[in-house]
Amino acid sequence: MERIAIFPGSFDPFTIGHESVVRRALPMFDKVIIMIGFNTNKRSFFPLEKRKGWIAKVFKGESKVEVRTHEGLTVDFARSVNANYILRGLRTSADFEYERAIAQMNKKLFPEIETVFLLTMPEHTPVNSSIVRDIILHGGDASMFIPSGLDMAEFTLDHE
Ligand code: COD
Repeated sequence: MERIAIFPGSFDPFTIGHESVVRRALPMFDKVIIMIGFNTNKRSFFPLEKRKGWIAKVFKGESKVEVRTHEGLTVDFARSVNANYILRGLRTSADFEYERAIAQMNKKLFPEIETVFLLTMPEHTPVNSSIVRDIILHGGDASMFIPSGLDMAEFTLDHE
């Protein structure tokens, strides 16, 4: 059976922390589908198409990675692509509490799914999309938190 994982997130924007989780997961799976979803508690900042384009650029040439968008339950997306794993990253104990609830609820909704957690690399622990957004919003240099190869000039402040 193919080992297909989805990596759901808002990725608003996709950071070096997210990139690291995907790259470290690649040896474990046959395919990793990055699912750009909608977090109802977060207002999106960068347009969906931009986020999708940036992620596609980061993994250009990496045949195991796909980028998709999805409006609705993560488990419904997982089912639709025959995924058996949900990949998530853990930075702090706050992440753990949040992630535990999501993973346990997802397991109830879709018992065949397993959530796999990767602990962040220590240097990525403080990297957080909302702080990166704030730096951009206030004209700071956020390039060290964004995957290399992306053009910071595209990280403009247009809203969706
Ligand atoms: N290092 C390691 N991991 C990191 C880092 C970092 N520096 N930064 C973020 N991560 C991890 C996060 O912990 C998370 O696991 C993942 O990367 C994505 O993070 P975000 O912030 O982009 O995404 P979220 O947590 O806002 O998730 C958004 C979803 C749309 C995936 C979520 O809200 C969802 O599943 N919504 C669909 C509705 C649904 O199914 N609800 C029921 C269960 S949630």
